[in-house]
Amino acid sequence: MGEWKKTQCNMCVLSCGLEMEVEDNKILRVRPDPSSPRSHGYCCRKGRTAKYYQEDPNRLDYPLKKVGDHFERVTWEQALQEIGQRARRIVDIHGPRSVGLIGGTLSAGQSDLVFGRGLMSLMGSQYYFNPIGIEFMGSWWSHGKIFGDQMHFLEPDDDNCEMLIFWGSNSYVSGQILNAREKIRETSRGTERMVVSVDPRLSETARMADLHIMPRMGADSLMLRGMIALILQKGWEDRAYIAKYVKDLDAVRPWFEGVDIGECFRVSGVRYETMERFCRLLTTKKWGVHMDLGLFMGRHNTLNCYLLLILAVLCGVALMPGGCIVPECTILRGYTTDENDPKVWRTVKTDRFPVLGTYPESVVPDEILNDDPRRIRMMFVDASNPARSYPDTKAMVKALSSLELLVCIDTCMTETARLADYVLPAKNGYEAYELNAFQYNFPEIVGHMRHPVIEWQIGERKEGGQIWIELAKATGFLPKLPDFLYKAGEKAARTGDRIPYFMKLLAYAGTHMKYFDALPMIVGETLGQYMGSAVRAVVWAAYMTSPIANKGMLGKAGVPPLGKHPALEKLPGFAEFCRLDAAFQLVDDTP
Ligand SMILES: Nc1nc2c(c(=O)[nH]1)N[C@H]1C(S)=C(S)[C@@H](COP(=O)(O)OP(=O)(O)OC[C@H]3O[C@@H](n4cnc5c(=O)[nH]c(N)nc54)[C@H](O)[C@@H]3O)O[C@H]1N2
Ligand SMILES: Nc1nc2c(c(=O)[nH]1)N[C@H]1C(S)=C(S)[C@@H](COP(=O)(O)OP(=O)(O)OC[C@H]3O[C@@H](n4cnc5c(=O)[nH]c(N)nc54)[C@H](O)[C@@H]3O)O[C@H]1N2
Ligand code: SF4
Ligand SMILES: [Mo]
Repeated sequence: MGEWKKTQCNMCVLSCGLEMEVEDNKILRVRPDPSSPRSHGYCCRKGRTAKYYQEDPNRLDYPLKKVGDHFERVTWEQALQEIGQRARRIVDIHGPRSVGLIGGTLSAGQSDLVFGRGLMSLMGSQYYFNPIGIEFMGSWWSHGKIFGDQMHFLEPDDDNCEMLIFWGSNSYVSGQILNAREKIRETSRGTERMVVSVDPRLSETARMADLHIMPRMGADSLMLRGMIALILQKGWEDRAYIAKYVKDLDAVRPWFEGVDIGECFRVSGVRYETMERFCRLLTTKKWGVHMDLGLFMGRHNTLNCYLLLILAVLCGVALMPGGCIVPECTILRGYTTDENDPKVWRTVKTDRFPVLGTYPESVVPDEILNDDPRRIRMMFVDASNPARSYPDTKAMVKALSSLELLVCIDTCMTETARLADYVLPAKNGYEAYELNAFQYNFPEIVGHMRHPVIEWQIGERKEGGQIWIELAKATGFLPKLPDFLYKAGEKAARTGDRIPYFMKLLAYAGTHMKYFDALPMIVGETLGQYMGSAVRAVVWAAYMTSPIANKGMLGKAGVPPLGKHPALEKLPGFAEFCRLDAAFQLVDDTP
């Protein structure tokens, strides 16, 4: 009999609560955690098979170096020193555009990227490529344009909407909304509520749906244009909502005038009568939509999202309870990027800009395989397997193979790792602290940090955040940090009172603005080592800068400030910091 420990599933963004029975460093059994405020006892097959993720025969235990056509085990010291020297040389000679980072989409390895981006910023590089970039770029960009914020995007208020729509999504199989199977089954079973699937294919979700709209593949934007034109022509739009919340509709209206609606539907492969009925439902019922790969990865992916958001606005369901809501997060996932800001880099060959700080990785091969002196010559890959998962994998393999330096941080020997010059073994989220930046609960906000459930050291695996700090030191890009920060960090960890450290950190940050993006790394170094984990310290920092700050939520949730800071608690902004600190403590205390 082992000990049952609580954690979360690492396998998709929903991060369902799990309980693991662990004995002698091994996961014996896994079951869903009924006490999880996120998933309430739900989990899918992937969660239950976490044992095989933990014990995969391809797991990495030691740093490896490519020598000729094979790998040799090397010490951490050697790997770091050699990577550090080579990376430094490349940046010194060719400048910051010569280096990029690829990584991180799923809930595994999330925290690594916070540190990885820290090193990129210390090197002066803006190149952060991410598979999520491909899926979400069009959506994030559209949300930025229409609602003013790229980070917060619409999701269905799935418990309360009358019509739950899956557009280009096979959620019954892929998850992507909490407790997907239960929710889809329950919603389609009742007579009050309905499930709609918009999918060219009779997917598992479409089979469960009350209404299945089957456009021709890639025709969504044309179909949406016809739908919006039809709604405006009939005058079915929600005028009260529009009068109250919407501006500049007149700038948009002409796009939908003089549209041959019948032709839009005919080319899209859908029947006029069906679409008329669908549009009537959309304008008389409260609906929420979950969009996914069918729109995001499809043809006209940005236009798809843009038009669907306009539809949600015209129907009066955008940002409305019972319609499409924006789940709040305790952790900031990024900042809106203004692509017109001249300080924001465009890629050299493909002239692409980032959205939410993320460049589309589909351009990576073009940015490596060229003769321009500003081309990318060195890549760090962490928690991602681009040689397999990116578009045009042949071009990606060719590009990664031709780099001057490729460093791969992973838990496993992947297709990408096999191409690398150095492979560094990471602990996963069951062996180390791990943050979860994806949070889809509504209206509750559930923050979570995974605690290691396997506490023994296996091989020479290291926490991802720690690897990045050591890389930053080895390259010489981590600035010398003042003693007072280390001292304050040590004291904070020892006494549990982190506010004095926070004040010192603010003072340091205020005079070192150029290190702003590297602050997580600085916290990992000066506080993390005393808290036993760089990631744990960064989760604390993430709470201190949480987007829920100053919205009154912590007060409503009854989170009292931690410790005694009478002077601070009188200052409105600082009282909130004390509550945020307390919220972190709650998360830290309750795995
Ligand atoms: N088991 C498992 N689960 C996963 C993952 C995994 O790897 N394995 N990955 C996770 C991740 S990262 C993601 S992003 C999600 C993806 O989750 P989903 O987006 O639900 O994944 P897909 O199965 O690709 O479903 C896309 C649907 O879009 C439809 N489609 C294709 N073309 C079009 C089109 O032109 N228009 C419309 N309207 N629909 C179209 C397809 O028929 C398909 O049913 O899954 C997550 N869950
Ligand atoms: N043909 C095709 N291509 C696709 C898609 C598709 O539907 N079809 N879907 C696309 C989508 S939606 C996505 S999201 C991407 C996903 O593409 P990627 O982001 O490349 O995701 P994975 O292939 O799952 O790679 C995740 C890597 O993280 C490693 N890993 C796991 N746990 C940890 C950890 O704790 N720490 C570290 N450092 N590493 C860890 C795994 O070993 C694995 O190598 O693929 C995209 N590519
Ligand atoms: S739905 Fe996602 S988080 Fe939940 S158990 Fe399945 S894979 Fe894990
Ligand atoms: Mo994805």
